[in-house]
Amino acid sequence: MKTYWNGVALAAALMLSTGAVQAQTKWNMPTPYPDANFHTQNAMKFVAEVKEKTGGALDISIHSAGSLIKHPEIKNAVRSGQAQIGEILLSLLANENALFDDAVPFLANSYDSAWKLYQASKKPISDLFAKQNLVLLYAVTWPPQGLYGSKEIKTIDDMKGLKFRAYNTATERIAQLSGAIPTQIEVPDIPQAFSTGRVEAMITSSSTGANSKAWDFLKYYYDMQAWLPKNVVLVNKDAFDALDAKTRAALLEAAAAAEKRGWEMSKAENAMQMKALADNGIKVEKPSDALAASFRKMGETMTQEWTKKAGAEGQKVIDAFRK
Ligand code: PCA
Repeated sequence: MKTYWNGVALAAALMLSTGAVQAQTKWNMPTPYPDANFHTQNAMKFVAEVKEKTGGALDISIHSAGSLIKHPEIKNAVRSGQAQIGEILLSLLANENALFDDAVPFLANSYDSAWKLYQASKKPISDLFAKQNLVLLYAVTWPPQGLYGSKEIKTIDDMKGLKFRAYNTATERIAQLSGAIPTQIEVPDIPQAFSTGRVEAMITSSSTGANSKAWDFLKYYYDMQAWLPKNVVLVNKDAFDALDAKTRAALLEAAAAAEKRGWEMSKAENAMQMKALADNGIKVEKPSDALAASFRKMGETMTQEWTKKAGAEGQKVIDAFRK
C-alpha cells in the first residue's frame, strides 16, 4: 500500500514539474522607482495577479529602483527584448515626440483633467509605441506636482541661481525660464543629491517628497498643482505575441485592473503624503499670488512651445481633450 501511494505521489510530482517547465514563461520587469513607491506597489499587485490568473504560466520579476536597468535605458531595453516588460515615466520620452510629454504646466492639473488628457492621447501614443515594437499595457498618474525648497520661495526671483533637481525636459525648462540651474537626478538619488548640496529645490509630488524623506533636507512645499505626469508600463511586442491567447487575455485583464487601481492609489497616496510632509515639519503652503502668477505665465509659454512641437497630431489631442 505504502509503495503504491509513493508511486502515485512520484507520478504526480513528475507531472507537475514537467507541466511547469513546459508552460512557464518568465519575464523581467525593470522599474525606476523604489519598492515603497505606490507605482511599484501597484506593479507588485499586478504581477501577483498575472501569476494567479495564469496559474503560474506567466511569472514576472520586478527589479525596482533602476536596479537591473537604469531609468533612461528601460524603454530601449524593452524595445530590444533585453527585458520583456518595464515601467517608465512617459515624459522622459518628450524629446522623442512631444505627444509623450504630459508634463505641460497647467494644461491638465487635476486628476479628472489628467484622466481626460490620457484618454485623448492614448491612441496616438499607443500607435507611436507600436511602431517601436512596444505595447502600452497601462498608465498611472503621479499626484500633482509642487515646488520644494530648502529656503522660502516667495516670488520667482527667489528661484534665480537655485540648484534645481530636474527629472524630465519640462522641469529642466522651468529651471531655465526661472533662472535656476537644473541637474537631472533620478528618484533613488534624491536624498544624496540634497544632503551633499548638489541641489536645493525641486518640483515633484507629495509622494516622491515623502518617499525621499524630504523633511531631512527641505523646509517648504508649495502646492502648485502644476501637472500630473504618468508612468507607463510597456511590453515588448514579440514577447507579447508569443503568449498563448489565454495568457495574453489574463495579462490584459490584470493590466486594466492595475490601471484602475493605480489612479485610485495615486489619489489616496497624495492625501496621505501631503499629511506626512506636514507632520514631519515641512511647511506645506499655497504659493504666493505672485509665484503662482509667474508659474502660470511659464505654463503659457510652455503650452505654446508644446503645441508647436506636437503639430497637427498634438492639436487633435488638444481638441479631443477640450471637448
Ligand atoms: N515623481 C517622479 C516623477 C514625478 C513624481 O511625482 C520624480 O520626481 O522623478
